Amino acid sequence: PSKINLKDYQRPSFDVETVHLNIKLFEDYAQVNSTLKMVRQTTGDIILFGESLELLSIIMNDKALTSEHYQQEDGKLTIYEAPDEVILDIQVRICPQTNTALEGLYMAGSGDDTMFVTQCEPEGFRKITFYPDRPDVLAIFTTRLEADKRYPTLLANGNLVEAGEVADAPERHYAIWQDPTNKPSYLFACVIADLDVLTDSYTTSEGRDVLLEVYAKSADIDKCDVGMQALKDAMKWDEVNYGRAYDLDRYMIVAVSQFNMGAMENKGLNIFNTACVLSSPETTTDARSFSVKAIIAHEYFHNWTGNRITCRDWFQLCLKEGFTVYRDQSFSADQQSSAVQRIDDVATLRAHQFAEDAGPLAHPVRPESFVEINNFYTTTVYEKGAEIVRMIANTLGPDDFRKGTDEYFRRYDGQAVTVEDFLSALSITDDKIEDFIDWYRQPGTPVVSGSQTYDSAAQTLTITLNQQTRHVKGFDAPKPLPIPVATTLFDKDSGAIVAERMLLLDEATQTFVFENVASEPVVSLLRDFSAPVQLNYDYQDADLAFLLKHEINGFNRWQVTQMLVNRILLQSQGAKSSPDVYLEALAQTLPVLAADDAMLAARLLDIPSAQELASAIPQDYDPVLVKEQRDGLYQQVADKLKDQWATLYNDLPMQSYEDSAQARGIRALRNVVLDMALTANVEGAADWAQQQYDHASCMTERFGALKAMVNHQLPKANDYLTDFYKRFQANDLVIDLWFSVQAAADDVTPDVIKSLIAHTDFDWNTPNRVRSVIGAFSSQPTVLWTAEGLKMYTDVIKKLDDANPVLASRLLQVLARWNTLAEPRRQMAHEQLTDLRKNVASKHVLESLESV
Ligand code: HT7
Ligand code: ZN
Repeated sequence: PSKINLKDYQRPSFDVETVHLNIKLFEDYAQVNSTLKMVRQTTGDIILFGESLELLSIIMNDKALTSEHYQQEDGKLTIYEAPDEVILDIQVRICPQTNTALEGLYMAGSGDDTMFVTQCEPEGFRKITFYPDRPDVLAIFTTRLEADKRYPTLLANGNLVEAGEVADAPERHYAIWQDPTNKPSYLFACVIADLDVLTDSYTTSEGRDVLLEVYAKSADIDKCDVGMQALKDAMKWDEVNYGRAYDLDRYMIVAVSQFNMGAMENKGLNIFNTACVLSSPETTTDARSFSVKAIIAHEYFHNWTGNRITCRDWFQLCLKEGFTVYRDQSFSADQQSSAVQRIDDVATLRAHQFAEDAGPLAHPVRPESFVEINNFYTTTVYEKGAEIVRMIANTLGPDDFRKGTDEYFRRYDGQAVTVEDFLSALSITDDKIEDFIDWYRQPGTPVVSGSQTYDSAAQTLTITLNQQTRHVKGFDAPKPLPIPVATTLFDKDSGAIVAERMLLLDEATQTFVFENVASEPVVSLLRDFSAPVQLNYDYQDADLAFLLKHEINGFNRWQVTQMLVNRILLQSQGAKSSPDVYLEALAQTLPVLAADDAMLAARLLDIPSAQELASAIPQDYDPVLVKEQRDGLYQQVADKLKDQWATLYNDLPMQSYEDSAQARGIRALRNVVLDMALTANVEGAADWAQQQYDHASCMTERFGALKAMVNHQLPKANDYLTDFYKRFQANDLVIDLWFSVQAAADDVTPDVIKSLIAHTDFDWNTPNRVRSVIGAFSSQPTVLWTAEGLKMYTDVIKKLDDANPVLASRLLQVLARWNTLAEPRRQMAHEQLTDLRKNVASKHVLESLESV
């Protein structure tokens, strides 16, 4: 498949001023008529994109075109010799009923329970009609929808201007929607369904009364309040923190159960995966409910960072995604402990983005070429993209960052822009900010190493830092990047802070001198994870134990425990710690912290996942050994605190449900303590699990208990699994949990996965369900990386390759680091992936297999 390069970008030859779409849905097809008013911008032919469309007719300025006026090839329709102003009338027929790729207009559900929704980002609009489907073509859309009245809900972007019955067809009705904003086609959306609606309102800081609507199936409408509240919170937050108010009279959210990703920010009509919008205490875990709020906020924030200012081309995806993730992380940090928010964001970054940057799919935050843009909705674009914005925000400080973002909105509102434009606006108070461009261009995670020397006579502390980034094939030799290293010195005796500075490491090696330091301090580096780098500082274990005790910020304490754990578990990679210091420090810290900040206490017990540890092993990775070491350390922690688990558990009694940070913290810690107690074989712990399940006030408690029972293979685990299934059979999202707890169980086998796939509730057409089994299974590398496990996994990819290549390719990413495996697994994986490559056709999957 052919590559598209950033350097080849060219402006479109024609702009579109207005689009009138008329979508008529029938039993087994849809007819789409479009009228485009186009105006020439530069020389060249009119180029429209179209896929899986049956072209019925094209009329240009009232003249029907025949095949000598245009050429249709490889998803492109080129119209020759067009005048400078053109009205194009295009008629196509599409088949949403058989569209399993979930891009364009597709049918979700089955039997009598169906609905029709769109997904147009990045290139789905071309599956609805022929169009210059690229983000730098902005137009005013009017949409007429027509369907049978058994679909009473007809929605599109903007304002409803007309609705009624279809003349001569009393069983059919229509609605006309007009969107007053100029938008790219990827933000188009429509919904044809039978849904209930939860309604509310919000008055913006500019005095606009906005109607807020969340649409869901009637059985789910009682689970929409959390999302609605989050939407109002997000609207307010954006006004206060960025001065951005909403600009339409209506904001709609629609929940759909068949969706490839989390949610989509279509202008005024967001479409959400049910998993990312529905929430109730009985059916949704705290973690999931918290992410519902974050995703609602994320999509809302896109209204300014993405929709009003959009991307010039898809290489600039990080422009909207990195900035919007940074904004949603900041919003979430205001809703809970900011330390815990930072812990969770950094944990995700380290587990997934660092792994991506270390493997064959490493790419810059702004890629320079791609075969299939869908493959670049990655953790590098999103999360590393957000880290760059964070570094800039921290470098500027809140006031100058706000000046910069105000300038960005002022300058580029209504335009499709680039990362360079973004940096130029942010640098109005400090032109050094433009140096951050290299972070967007260069793949690989920088490793910052360093050491210190203390001169007692001069009373100076000198810190020497080096940076090194691996050279990724196909890119220029890496350059030093501007790396802000937040640094604090602690007095060894008193634990008091003696100095605090943001060091800017922007050369390969640099020394930083601190004057007037009376005695050798303990240095805390990279506080709050001030840059997305691997830190390799010359610490003694005792220094880290000291910091665990004296660091004042919860994030830094967690970071220290993670350093200690990595030094223990990555011995084969030159790490050098025995667990004693870590265990002792934990034993001293945990009981105190549990009473103070239960959520933080729960996080301090984190041990990096097997996948995260694997990402730090560049070669000869043995999944069995890593699992043994990881499980071994977990067992040591459990044993070390064995006498304390019962007290800790009893001090965290179950109470009636409350959605506060404190109550969530208690529930999180209780689940961790329960698991630890079972690991340490604490007497009675199996009963605690059953009691917790039986008397649970919410899903966090019930599912925590179930998970513990399954993972520890308690004799009653199967009975409880059956009970869970019966209780929640009618709720797909809970049944996803039921599938996932079995698929991710410690003792899972490929046969268990095969039997889950054979279950009557398994459904290949519902990505949530596929992920709940196949995605969950991939968290067990010792089973995944066996001949049988891999065969099962690659068979799934083959099956999905044609039906839903976006999903297939995303699932495949888990196998990217096959080449770091120790033999004979590496050879076995190579053979299976080679075989996979011969049996797939989508450019999505083929691109993901390029390194095999
Ligand atoms: N901007 C969206 C990205 C997206 C997507 C969403 C749903 C289904 C398919 C999709 N392809 C790309 C989501 C976001 O980042 O907000
Ligand atoms: Zn986004």
